[in-house]
Amino acid sequence: MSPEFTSPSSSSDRRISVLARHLVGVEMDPQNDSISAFPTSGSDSNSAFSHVVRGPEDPILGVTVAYNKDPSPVKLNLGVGAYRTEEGKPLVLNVVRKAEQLLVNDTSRVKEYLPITGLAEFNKLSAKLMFGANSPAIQENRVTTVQCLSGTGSLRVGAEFLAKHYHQRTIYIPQPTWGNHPKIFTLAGLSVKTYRYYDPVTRGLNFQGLVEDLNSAPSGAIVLLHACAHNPTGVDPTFQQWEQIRKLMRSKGLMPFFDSAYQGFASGSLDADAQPVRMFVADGGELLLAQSYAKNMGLYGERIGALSIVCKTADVAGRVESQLKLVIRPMYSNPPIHGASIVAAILKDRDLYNEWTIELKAMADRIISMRQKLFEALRARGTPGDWSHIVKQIGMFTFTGLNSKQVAFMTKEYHIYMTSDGRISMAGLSSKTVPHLADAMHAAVKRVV
Ligand code: KET
Repeated sequence: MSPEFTSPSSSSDRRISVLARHLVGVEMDPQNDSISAFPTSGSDSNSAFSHVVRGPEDPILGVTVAYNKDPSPVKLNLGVGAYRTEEGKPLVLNVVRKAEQLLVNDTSRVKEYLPITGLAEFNKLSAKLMFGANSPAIQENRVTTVQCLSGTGSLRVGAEFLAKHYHQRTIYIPQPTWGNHPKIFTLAGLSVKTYRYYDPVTRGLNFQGLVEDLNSAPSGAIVLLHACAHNPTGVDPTFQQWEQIRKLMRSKGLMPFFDSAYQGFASGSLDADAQPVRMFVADGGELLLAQSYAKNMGLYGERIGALSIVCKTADVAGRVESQLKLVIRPMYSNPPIHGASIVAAILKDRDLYNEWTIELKAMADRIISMRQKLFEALRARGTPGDWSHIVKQIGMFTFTGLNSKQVAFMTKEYHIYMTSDGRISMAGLSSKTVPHLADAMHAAVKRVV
């Protein structure tokens, strides 16, 4: 027994504090002047959870909650990174519909549990998609890939594995980064530090700051890298800079953990967007990779992604996989079958794969055209400031430079919903809504400092 339960003073303290909690808010019975055992309905004082305080909404997903409550017909949700068509509607890719039809028509398919590591075919194809068909690491069986619950789940499983089995518990994440990163890593048991990434003055990469910070990181520390289309800044290193980052990290033995949520969305090409990761795999070193199919296949709600760990030898990879299973089994046992089957059906069929790349390129191109339209609309209004970063930034988001007061103004006066850091999801914009956004940005810049 722990001392907490044996020591009389601590157990009586506990009883007093429980009693005090019960008494707070308990109502007096006006009839007999004693304490009523049955508080009036609506009082939560007899709940075991009455001390629970309301938590804040998520900074990104909470934007959608607020948007849904707004009755305005002109409201616009540019918060969450989710692709919309020119008509402002969510998009299910044609190729996904086709794959689903194939799955439905195949009556040999069953709903048995998948293995703890997920659908084997999906795992193989996912590794190939990122590392390339001729990757020596795959050929040498040095890669273990496990199906996880989209990008978030892959990051979490990878982080739990590192917290248990890696000698360094510190992870460096870029400043700024996706808001969920610090929470995922902290809850998995890692200690989170940041490295400089974005320079608000140039609205570009603070490469010198990044190099300095990684240089002074303790040897062996984990470093979170956005594989492409950095969220929220839309600023990526050049290939030369990636090469310098790679050399620096390898020389210090820093462990790369790539987060790939936007493969295909940066350039429109899956292979081009995989280049930074492939550079790190090509040098024979180890790394982790979290992949998501939420954005590039539009499979947001299917929660489908993968964690890969590239190891030095096949033997190590096998042992690493055995430990990943021990992380996954008590967390959610094994992953869902539907999303993995859709992805596998598309990746293994040449025609479906080609069709996917065309649809993906069309999404990327529509976002690029929105950048041009917004930039021109601001120029036409003579909005003060240099807005060229709107067309220079990459991927789903524009990091506008608007401050939280200006964002609050745009929400209040124009019903435009976005994250308070000034990030706009360009994928949520259409030709019809660009003028409304430009009006709002113009007014915000002119009227709010
Ligand atoms: N990594 C990054 C960089 C990222 O932007 C997201 C999602 C994820 C991982 C996880 O996605 P998943 O759906 O678990 O595969 N970002 C968008 C949605 C969100 O916040 O959940 C966003 O930034 O709007």
